[in-house]
This record gives sequence, C-alpha cells and structure tokens, in this order.
Amino acid sequence: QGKSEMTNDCTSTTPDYDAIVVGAGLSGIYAVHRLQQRGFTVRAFERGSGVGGTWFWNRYPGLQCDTETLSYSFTFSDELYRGWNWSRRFAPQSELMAYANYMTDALGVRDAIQLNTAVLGAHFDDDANLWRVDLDTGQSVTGRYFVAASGPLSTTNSPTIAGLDTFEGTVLHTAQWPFEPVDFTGKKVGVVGTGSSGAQLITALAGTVDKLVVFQRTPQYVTPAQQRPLGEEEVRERKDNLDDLRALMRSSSHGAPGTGTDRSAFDDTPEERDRVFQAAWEFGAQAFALATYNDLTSNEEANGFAADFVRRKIAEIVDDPETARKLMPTYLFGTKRPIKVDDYYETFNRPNVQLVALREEPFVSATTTGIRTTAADYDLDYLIFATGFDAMTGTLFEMDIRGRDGLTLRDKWENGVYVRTALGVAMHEFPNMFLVQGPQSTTIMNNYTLGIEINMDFIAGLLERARAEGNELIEATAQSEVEWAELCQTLAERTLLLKTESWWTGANIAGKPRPKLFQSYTGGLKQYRLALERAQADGYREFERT
Ligand code: N01
Repeated sequence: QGKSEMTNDCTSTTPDYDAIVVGAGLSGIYAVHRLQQRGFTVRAFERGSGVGGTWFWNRYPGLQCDTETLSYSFTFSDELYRGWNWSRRFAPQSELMAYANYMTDALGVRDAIQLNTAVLGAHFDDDANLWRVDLDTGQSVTGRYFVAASGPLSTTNSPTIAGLDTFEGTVLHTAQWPFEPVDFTGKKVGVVGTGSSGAQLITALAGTVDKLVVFQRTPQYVTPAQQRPLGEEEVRERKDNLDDLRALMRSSSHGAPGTGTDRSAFDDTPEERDRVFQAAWEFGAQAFALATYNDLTSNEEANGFAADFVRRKIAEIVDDPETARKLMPTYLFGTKRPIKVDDYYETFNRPNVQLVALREEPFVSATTTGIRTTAADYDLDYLIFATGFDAMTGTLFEMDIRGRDGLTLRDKWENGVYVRTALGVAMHEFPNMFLVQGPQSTTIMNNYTLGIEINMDFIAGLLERARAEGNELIEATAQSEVEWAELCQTLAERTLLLKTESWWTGANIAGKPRPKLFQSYTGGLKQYRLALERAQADGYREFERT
C-alpha cells in the first residue's frame, strides 16, 4: 500500500509511494518483490491486462523461450524454484505466462500491480525530490524512486509497405498478437521477417496453412533448439542440487549451464571441428553458438568455420538448390542474435512453402489481394509482420521521461546516439531513477532471469544503503556513466558484433539515428555481476548520495 491515496496534489513533497515501477513482466514482478521485501512501498503500472510482459504480448503460434527452462527461472528462492514444474526443455508461451502468474502470486505482489495502465510520462521534481508519474488513466502519482522495468523489446517495429491500407486480408504483428486463437487452416499466409519470431512462426504455421510465403530480407543462421519433454529425473536432479545450479549459472559467461568454453576453434583440426559442431547441432539450445569455441564472435576465420558448417547443413537439408542458395547467410555468424528453432530449413522442402528473397525481388506494394514484388504477385489472406522491435531505447523514449531541469531522456541520450548509463542501472541528471535490464546491462545478451536478479538485488541494496544513511537522492556521477559506456563500447569493439547491422547495433529501424556507443554490456554475466558486487563493496562510489 502507498503512504497515502493517489493524489493530484502537485505541491505535496511526501510521495505516494517509495517506488514506482514501470511494467509487470518478469523484471517488474521481481522489482516489486525485492523492494517490498526491503520495506519500501511500491506501485507497478502495467499497460497489459495481465502480468508477463513480453510473454503476454507475443502469443504467436510456435513461440517458445529459446533459453532452457531449467535456467530460465528465478533462482533466488529454493522453495519457488522447486514449486514450479516446467513440462518441456523450452517453455511455450502458455507456460511462460503461467510461470509469470505463479511468481506474482507466490511473491504476493499482485495487489501492488495496476494493470491496463500505461505510464505516459515521468518527471523529476527538483524541488520536492520525487518523481511525478502520469498515467493513461488520467491519474498522476508520485514516488521517491522511479524504476523502469519496461523491457528491451517491448515496442514493435512495424515497417509499412506502400498500399498496405488497401489490402483486404488481415495484417498481424507477432508482438501484438490477437488474444483469440487465429485459425489459419486452408489460408494463404505471408510472413515478413525471419528473425527468432519469424523462424518460430514459419515452422509452426507451415503444417496448417494452405500456402505460406516467406518474405526474407537477410538469410539467417538457424540451429536446432532440440525441443523435448523434460524427464522427471533431470528435473529432480536440478531441484535437488539447486546450490550447484545457482553457482554454475552465476559463474558462467551467459548465466546458464552449458555456456562458455575455453577452447579456440584453432585448437582442433577441421575434422575435429566438424565433430564438435555436429555434436552441438544435435545437442541444441545455445550449444552451437556458445559452447563450441570461444573465438567464434571475435575472430573472423574462426567465425567462418561455424558459418561454413551451417551453410553446408543448408545445402544438405534443402532439396531445391535455388531455395538453398537463397537461404544461405553471408553475414558473420553470431553477429545477429543466434536463432534456435527446430526444422527451420526442412520447412522449405514443403510444397506449400515458398521463399521470396526480398533483396532479389523487393516489395513494390501491397494490393487488395496480397503483395506485389518486382517479380510477382502473391495472393494472401493474412500478412504477418515478424519484424521485431525498436529495441533498448524504444520503450524508454516512448515515455516522456525528464530528469533534472526538465531534461528529457531523449535529449540526454542524443536520440540514442550516445546512450550512457552507470553500470547499466542509472543515469547522471536522472536522480532516483533506475533501470532493470536496461541499456548497457547484460540484458538481451545473457540469461534474462538471472540478469534481473543481479540488477535488482544491486538496486535494492543501494536504496537500502541510502535509506540507512538518511539520503533522499541517489544520482549516478557523470564520470561513472562515461566510464561505463566507454567500457561497453570497448568490449563490443573486441567482438565482431559491430560489423553487422542488427537490432543489437540499433540498425533495424528505418530513419533511427545509429548509436555510436554499444547499448549492451558484452563482458558476460559473471563479469557484470562482479562489477556490481565491487561497486557495492566499494560503497557505491558511482553514485552521489545526498
Ligand atoms: O525480430 P528481429 P524478432 N522489410 O529484429 C526483418 C527476441 N526473441 O522479433 O535481418 C523486410 O530479430 C529483418 O530482416 P533483416 C530475441 O532476442 C526471443 O524475430 O533486418 N524485412 C528480420 O528478418 C530476438 O533476437 C525469442 O534484414 C524486415 C526480421 O524482420 C528478438 O526478440 C523469440 C523489415 C526481424 O528480426 C527480436 O526477434 C522471439 C522490412 N522493412 C524473439 N524490417 C525467444 O525464443 C525488419 N525485417 C526467447
């Protein structure tokens, strides 16, 4: 409960809540819990009609989390980890939603979450030292702290095609999927985009639809997830050895068992390398990208070994040589987020699936009956955009966030060109505002659930320290955010990631200025955790407290 009822009283200096949280996805749920547990009053606002965040909105057929369930789970509570049973190696959307609801109820945070309520703006009041938060319900609330748990992938990228409004079929987006099931039986369906969402959707729809036309811009590297039901024995094993699992996750580079390796691709002969890649292909999950060799995304020659292996697989799997040619990726392996989907290339052997290479035959326009490219007309009942997100800054910029003296976050970060955060959790000139899995944290690079825990435990500790010392304001120093942003950029420059245009590099949104500082911390989850632990041990010197 808040200290007082919500108020529109702009002169009040006693905030309604200690903390206001944006979002009730997994990060918002944990943020509310962690702050309540430390004795802070908290209110979270969620625009959806249910909790779950990304899993609430992305309901398209075939969706499953591509991090294994046994590690895509909160590990802070033995009881809650043991109390939940995943049915499969990778959780489908319905189970992910059930998990978000399970955590919400088990942690007792449901009453602190106001659904169907979007945060429109949050302004720091320099005189009262609090945040004034405006909601789309017309309400305005105040909080001492403002915590953005709004997710890195929660604002869709919806490119348009000339004449789209004349198309008489149905247009959908994977991340704004209808709540009622859509029956695609006997329909002609076009899918634009072949990232993680597109690849999952394409393989799921192919068996149902009459005709599936895949509009592909960049051919992708897709390795099998190797989905399967979980065995009772492996679940029991994990639950009985939770301390080991936790230690393994926290000391691994990606926050999940089976990630990271000490071996270079040059340690092996070509034959040995093929055996290693083949074993990883058969094992599935993230093994191919993260557990084969440690130099795949830092050395171009090593990268070529992995890329060649996948290209050979495509040539072996895909029957039609022309389709296989169109499916061959040429960018550096792993410089877009690796896609783990079963039977992706096999799907293109189905007689009802057609691949359109947009770089060879670009869109001309939509028509009343479908899509026209420079080479042909495609009749469609549905056109589905699987075109991703305005990642990292998109959702933060959508809200009108203003720090000291009315400075907007958009101006502070120069439209996303110079994003700078202290340790991925806070910004200078935005006192008492915190980010959970925001830019320059491990966010989309590593296991998300553990990243949330590490982030929020740090923030809660900092708030507790400020409270104990009687500080009203916590503000990242200008120096700390410059240093951290430079570190993020330096680490990214040691990889091959900057050589490819992707949503990781902020290059996927037409007209959006290109970031000059990398927006993720790529040093790995273990190093990130250690950096936050050092900051805590050193008395939070990155933050001025008054
Ligand atoms: O989006 P994407 P996504 N015309 O940006 C194409 C997470 N996720 O939703 O590569 C034509 O990766 C674009 O082409 P190109 C995960 O982190 C997780 O698939 O830019 N095509 C690309 O093919 C993932 O990385 C899960 O040339 C256009 C596709 O659309 C992130 O979300 C599942 C276009 C977009 O791919 C984003 O994935 C799903 C245009 N104008 C997603 N604009 C899990 O399982 C874009 N494209 C955890």
